[in-house]
Amino acid sequence: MTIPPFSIIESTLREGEQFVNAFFTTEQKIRLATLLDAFGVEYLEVTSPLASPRSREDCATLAGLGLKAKVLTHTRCHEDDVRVALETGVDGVDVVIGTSSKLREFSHGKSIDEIVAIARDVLPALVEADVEVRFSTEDSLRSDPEDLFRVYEAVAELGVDRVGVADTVGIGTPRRIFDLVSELRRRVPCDIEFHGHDDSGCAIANSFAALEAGATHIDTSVLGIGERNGITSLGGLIARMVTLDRDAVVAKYRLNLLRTIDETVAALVGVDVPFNNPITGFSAFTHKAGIHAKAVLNDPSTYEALRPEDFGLSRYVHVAHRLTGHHAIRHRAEQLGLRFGPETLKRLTARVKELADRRGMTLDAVDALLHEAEEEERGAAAPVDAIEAVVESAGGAS
Ligand code: HCA
Ligand code: CU
Repeated sequence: MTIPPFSIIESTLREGEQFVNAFFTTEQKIRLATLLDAFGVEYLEVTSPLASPRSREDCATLAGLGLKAKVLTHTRCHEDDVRVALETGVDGVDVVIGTSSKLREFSHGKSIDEIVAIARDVLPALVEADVEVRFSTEDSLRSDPEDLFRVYEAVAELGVDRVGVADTVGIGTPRRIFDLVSELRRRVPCDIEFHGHDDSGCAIANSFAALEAGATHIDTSVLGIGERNGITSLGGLIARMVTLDRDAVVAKYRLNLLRTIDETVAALVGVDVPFNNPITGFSAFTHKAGIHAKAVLNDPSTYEALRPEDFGLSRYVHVAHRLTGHHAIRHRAEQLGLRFGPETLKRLTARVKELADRRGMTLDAVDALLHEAEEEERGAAAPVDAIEAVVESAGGAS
């Protein structure tokens, strides 16, 4: 399948800064921006210069780094805010205003007519400045669609480059996002951005549904960090797209930086990369059951939609457990430079299963068993006690 052209708006330095543990120093922001730029994201979105004096200085610093990625900042739809944003030298300004009844009632208190009027007051100055202008409606999914389209059509007429759909509380489903973005695609000629929170686990799927419906830009953050449990993760979106059109994505981004990027952000915000994270989770390329291991050793694509080598990673076939099979054991023996005939391999596999059944097993214990078997085959007596000792001391489930 060929995928629609898309751009990533990497928002670790904006949405990601809203993650509970996040505090990035200027030096750390520069390091992250440089890494993400080297990875090849098309845009970096950074915290509003209105947030704090340091945020303002950092925004200008990041805008002045001379990166290939365009640097955007994020502001309310307010004349003073966009003026300050422009003073930082950013390449674009992402303006946002809430359109849902909740935000209109409990946040800014404005009606849809007032929102359109504010947009008409604020946006022309931005459109005239030589920057990219995006206008998005916060909490789009809980807004009346007709209200949304009125606002989007009005700002499109003002000449914004992009309108944004924001699933602010993570309630969207792929079908809803597809329908909403499809209708928006019919109504406005400009680019369309999607920003999806992951409260109900659909952020990646919703982002892809938005692309299928004609969106052009997707917001991400590294590991998905952001408000609450965050948004579409950079690695998750990449995994989604690679499974659909590997060659296009491999050509577009430096995928072997993903692990460093995920690990850098994890360390900066004091979390582990989740074990089941797409691509960089520690078990993302491990295979366990004997049937899987056999097929993967014959042809990895049997059970891999992604190729670890595309990301500078390698697969791991787990052998030290009771679900193992003789193909996996032979593979492990070969890694150790040992070769056994089929009968010995079957016997060794049975022995691993038997030992693993007792109390779990470690790779060390399997390796000891294989080495002992090799010595035995060469005529030396097998010191079974030594194997049992390794199994005992290693203990625990592997
Ligand atoms: C916020 C809200 C936001 C904005 C998204 C956007 C959201 O934290 O200001 O600008 O499109 O989720 O609605 O992140
Ligand atoms: Cu958000």
